[in-house]
Order: sequence, then structure tokens, then C-alpha cells
Amino acid sequence: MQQDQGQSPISLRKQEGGIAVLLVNNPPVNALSQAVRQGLSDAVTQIESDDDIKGAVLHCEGRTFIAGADIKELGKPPLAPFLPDVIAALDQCSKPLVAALHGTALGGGFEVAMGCHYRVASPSAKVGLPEVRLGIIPGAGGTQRLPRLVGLEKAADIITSCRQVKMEEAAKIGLVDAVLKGDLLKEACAFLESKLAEGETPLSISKRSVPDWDEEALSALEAKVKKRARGQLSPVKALESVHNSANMPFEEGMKAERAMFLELAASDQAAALRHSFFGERIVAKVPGLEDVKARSVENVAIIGAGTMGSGIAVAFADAGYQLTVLEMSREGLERGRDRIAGIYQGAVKRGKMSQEQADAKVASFTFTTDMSDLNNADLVVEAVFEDMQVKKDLLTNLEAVVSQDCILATNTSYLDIDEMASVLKRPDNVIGLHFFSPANIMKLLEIVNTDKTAQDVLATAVAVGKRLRKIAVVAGVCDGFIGNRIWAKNRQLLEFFLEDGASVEEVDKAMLEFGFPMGPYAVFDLSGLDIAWAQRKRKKPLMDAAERYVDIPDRLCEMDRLGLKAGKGWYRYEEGSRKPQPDEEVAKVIAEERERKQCKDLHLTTADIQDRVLAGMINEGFKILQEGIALRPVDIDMVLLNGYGYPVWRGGPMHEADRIGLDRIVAILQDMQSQYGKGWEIAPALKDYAGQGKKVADWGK
Ligand code: T1G
Repeated sequence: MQQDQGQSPISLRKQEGGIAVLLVNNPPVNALSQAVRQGLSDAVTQIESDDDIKGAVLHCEGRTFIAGADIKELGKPPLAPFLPDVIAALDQCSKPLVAALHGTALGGGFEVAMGCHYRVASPSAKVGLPEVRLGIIPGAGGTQRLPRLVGLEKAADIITSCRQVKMEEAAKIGLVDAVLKGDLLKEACAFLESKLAEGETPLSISKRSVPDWDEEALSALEAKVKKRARGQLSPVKALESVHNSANMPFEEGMKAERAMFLELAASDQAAALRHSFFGERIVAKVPGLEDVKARSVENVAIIGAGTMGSGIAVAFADAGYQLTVLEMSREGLERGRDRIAGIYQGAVKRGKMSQEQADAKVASFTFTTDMSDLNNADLVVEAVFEDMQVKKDLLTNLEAVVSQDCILATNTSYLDIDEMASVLKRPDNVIGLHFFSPANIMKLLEIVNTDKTAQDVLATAVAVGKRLRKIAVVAGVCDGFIGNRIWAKNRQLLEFFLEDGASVEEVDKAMLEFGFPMGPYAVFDLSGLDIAWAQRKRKKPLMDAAERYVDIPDRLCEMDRLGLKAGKGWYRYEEGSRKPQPDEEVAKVIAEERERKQCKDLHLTTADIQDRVLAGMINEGFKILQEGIALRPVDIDMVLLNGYGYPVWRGGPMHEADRIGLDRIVAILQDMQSQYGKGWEIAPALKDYAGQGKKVADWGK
């Protein structure tokens, strides 16, 4: 630490009246790198030893208070001084310390603030302990100090939900001592001055005891957290540590917290979750677009207000765009308006907005059946029926009314966008924006870049994705792009398992144990089996006759087993219940098909099923990379994590490939290829990588 000069990210400035300002300046988010920890530690020593200093305000430069530990340092051997020790020094400082919070005080940042005697904040600040999302627990006293500050139940809720607490709530529950309007630093100094004038002895949080708690509420929360964790260790461990705060003296609780933190920080799960954290940010950086200026987008039109179109419209409206919704008929438009109003009504019911706000939102849309009303649109997203000719005709008509540089986006999930754009005068204005249902909720957006898409159109789509707060992944044109292509292959595999001796329930159980939120067959039932049936009918004539084809799903559809909505599909459903029940009739169809095709029982175990699913995705992932459909392996992982329920604590198939080893993946695939034949060849790039002892992480290096 140096005073007001030099390289240290920390400076200490003495002001009149005995108040010192301890300033952190470590862009972009003031993360607690080793230099910051060292600087803080030195500063406390100086505050203690300098008789002129009566107290200090801890303040941060830039857009935010300390946003936590430096995530790049996690998983590596920690470097001294360790954060718990730095915070202990703050905690034990004999002079009052005030943390002045703005932006987001997260993780280690909020732990630092809890090491201070007082916390004040600007009204827009947010605080939280999101460590669980990184596969760890708060590791610098968060699980011990927060319960002492706000009680066990609140602490458990804040830590396991990873939510960011806004100031209204923070002030109410005592997370902060004051919310200050105006110049934060000036007001924080005034706050400290008043405390000094009152002559209050600061009582650090570590010296307080945990308030009484409601055992029943805590148990209910614990049960919920355990159920939701689905194999992720960090939330469960965090609860254990929070509980310790009530049963152990502070020092002992700290030791236990540190031990759990260090063990988790070195775990595969934490590595996977860090991969996901950085992956979300890497996908937003598209090589080649660094110097490309995005077009300006404010007026957005959505064509087709079905389930998908309505969700897309709400997603855009929520991000502040001006929306026009077009339907072909008055009736269609009325239904669309009702759907959109229904989405906002849901938000009112959940307490997310008031009725007035919902009404104002709906009133802000322009609803029309007249295409010429789209003449001022900067971006049009079509979400009409999945039919090439319908879309070609629509885009042709559209091109005639919109401006020269209006971007035309299609929400198709598998059609060839190059072909779609080929009928237009300006195919360079066309791009795919593939949303996932419900589009206003799901994080994933695939941006499909065609052969002809202009660079600035792509850059605009990336910027729009960011403003929509989506995880927007760029993909190339192929059947299914990244996600649906991998998923279609996986679906085939899930069907092979049935012919090869596994039951529907066994496959679902294996996938649940893998960490998916639902078994795939239960999901198929939920979404209905008819769309996939129609797709199979479309694709079957194009399939190589040598490829293995499982008839079981077609037979179920022919028996009107169309899923939950029909009361039967892969499972049967009692009247009014959504609980899947195994069905003899399905088992009989499977047995007949096995018999008819003379399938051998492969006696697949749960582990075999899981290995094959994973190896199948990795293989298709390599094919996608080889063909240039995905830019990088991490793009594939982000698609699966954010659109397909792939367990986030696994990091995605491409990340897992390196954990498991490509040799082993190839060995699994060799078995699969010999049993499944055509279409299951091992990707040449995967073979090469395995042969040369390379890792997925080496891709593109
Ligand atoms: N460490 C390292 N880099 C970080 C970082 C961090 N904690 N937070 C952000 N970055 C990088 C990010 O990769 C990006 O880099 C740039 O900063 C801007 O981020 C002991 C162990 C603060 C709300 O989990 O939630 O404390 O891509 O694009 O949208 O108990 O960043 O530009 O190269 O996200 O304005 C707990 C994580 C750590 C907070 C800002 N803290 N960060 O959002 O910008 S664990 C967190 C965020 C911990 C202790 C434990 C967000 C943000 P690049 P950005 P933003």
C-alpha cells in the first residue's frame, strides 16, 4: 500500500476531522486480487498506528464496490495474505470502519463490508453472497457473520439463493445501517463523523450472537435447497456452515467454513462452475467483430404472436425496446394480445409488477395486421409457422416495406436460413435469432450467422442479445444449429437404449441422477410427442436406409399417445395429475419392437447410459466444431447449460470431456459405433485430439 501514488490498487487519504478514506481501485470490478488484500491489510495497520486517524471509510472507485474474490485465482493455491485474515484485521480494528457500498458488493466484497463496523450504501447498490453459484461457499466469514447480522433463516436464504439484495430490503433487515442519497463518499464521511461524535464503541459482527430462529422455517428451507441442488454440493455445504454459526463459537465456525471452502474450491464442480461463469462472458466476444459498429435498434417488430412470438415480444419489451406485433388476421392478433397480456398477468400474480404497470406495458405495444406499419422497424423477428415457403414469402413481402438497413431475423429452429435468404434482394440483412420457450424467461439465444449475413448485422444481433440479458451464442447454419442438432442425436440414442434392453423409467432415472431437472421421456410427454413425430415424418425419407431407426415413438403416436395433454405418452397420467406413471402398454410396444428387430439386450447400467449420452454429445460437439458451426467448445457448453437443462455443475459436455479424458470418450464411442453403425462414426477431430494427447481446451490454440 502506498499513499496516493504508485501501483497499489489501494490508497489511504487522510481528511480533516480525523477521518481517513480507504480507496480501492482495481478495475473492472475491484476484485480482491492478492494486491488488493495486501493493500487492505497494510492500510488497517496504518489506521491503527496513526493517532491522527479516528476512523475510516472504505470506498471503491469505478462502477462498483468490491465484487468479490478474483475468480481467476480460485482453484489455485491461495496466496497470502488470506482474505479471512484481512477481514479479521478490519473486524478487530479499534477504530470505527464504515463500508460505503455502491454497484454490487458481492461475495468477498460483501464479506469485507461485514468485517467493517458499519455499512452504508447508495440507493441503487445491491449486496449478496453468490459463491454457491461458483461451486464454493462464502469463504471469508460470510456464513458466520451474515447469520449474526440478519438471523439464520435470512442468511440461509440469501446464501443459497445467490440473490442480490436491493437496498429497500437490505435496510429493513439490517444488512446496511443507512441508505444515503447524494454523493456517497461525502455522506459516508458525514455518517462516520456523527458516529464519532456520539462516541459509540463499535461492536464488530463477530462479537454478536446469532438471533433466535424458527426451526420449522429453517428445516423447510433446508429441504427445498437439498431437493433443488440435484447433485450440486455447494448449496448443501453452505447450509451446513450457516448452521454451524449457531452451534459453534465464532472462531471454530470460521475454521470449519475455511476447511469446507478450500475443499470445494479445489473440486471438479467448482472448476465446472467457473468455466460456466467465464463461458457466459466469452460467448459474448465474437472474434472478428472487435471493430465492427452495431446498427442502432429501438423499434422492433415481431411477426406471429403464438406462444413463441408472444414470449419474444415480451423479452424485447422488458429490455426497453419499442414493440410492434403483427398478425395476419384480426382474430390472430386478438389472441396474441391476450397471450401477451397473460404473460404480464402472470408477473402481477407473482408479485413482480403492479396491475397498473402490467396494463401500461400492454398498452405500450402497437398491434397491427398491416405490414406497412413495420416501415420504421430497425429489426423484425418472424416467429411464424415452420415452413420454408411460408417464411420465404413473408420475408419477400417484408423486404418491400422495411428500410434498407432493417435487420430481418427468423426464429426458425432448424430450417436452412441460407436458402430462406436466397430469395431476397438483401440477404446480408438476414440472421437467425433462435429463442427458447418461454422466450421471456429462458436465458439462451442462438444467433445464426448465414453465409451472407453482414458483419454489422451479426454485431447488432450480439448487442441486442446482451441488452436482452440473454446468453447469446453464435452458430452457423445446419439442421438444428448447435443445440437442437446435439439434442436430436441424443434423442436417437435415448431411443436405442429402449430397443437395447432399458426401460423408459431406467433411462429417465439415469438422466435424473446425471443431474438433469427431469427425465427426458417425462419432458417429451410434457412438450407433446406430435411435433417430433411430424419432424420424423419429414426426415425419414431423407435418411440413409442403413441408419438405425427406432419405430417405438411413431407407434406410440399412432396409438394417440401424444404425451401429457392426451393423458398418455411415454407414461400414463391419472386424470388431473402431471405425475408420470409407468405404463404396461408402452412396455409391451417396446417388447414387441425388440422381438421384431431381434435386438440384443445390452444390459446397460445407469453408468453406461450416462457415459453414452455424454460421449454422444461430445462426438457431435466435435463434428460441430470441425464444420465451424460453433466458434469454440465453450459455445457448445453454454448452449447445453442454458437451453437444455444440462447440469451447470458439470460445466457442459466439452468441459467434461477434458475431465474424463478423450481416450476414454473414444473407447466408449468405439463400442457405440460398433453397435449403432451408420451415423455414429467418431469425429475425425476427436480421434486426432485423443491420438495426440490433446485436450478440448486446446481447440483453436
Ligand atoms: N473475478 C474476476 N473477474 C471478474 C469478477 C471476479 N469476481 N467479476 C467480474 N469479473 C470480470 C468478468 O469476467 C468481465 O471480464 C469483467 O470483470 C466485467 O464483468 C472469498 C471466494 C460484478 C455483477 O461471483 O457477478 O468472493 O469479460 O461483464 O455485467 O467468499 O461481474 O471483461 O474480461 O460480468 O457489469 C464472488 C461475479 C466471487 C461476482 C458485474 N463474486 N461477478 O457485472 O460486468 S467468489 C461474484 C459478477 C468470492 C469469497 C469468495 C458481475 C458483476 P471481461 P461483467 P457486469
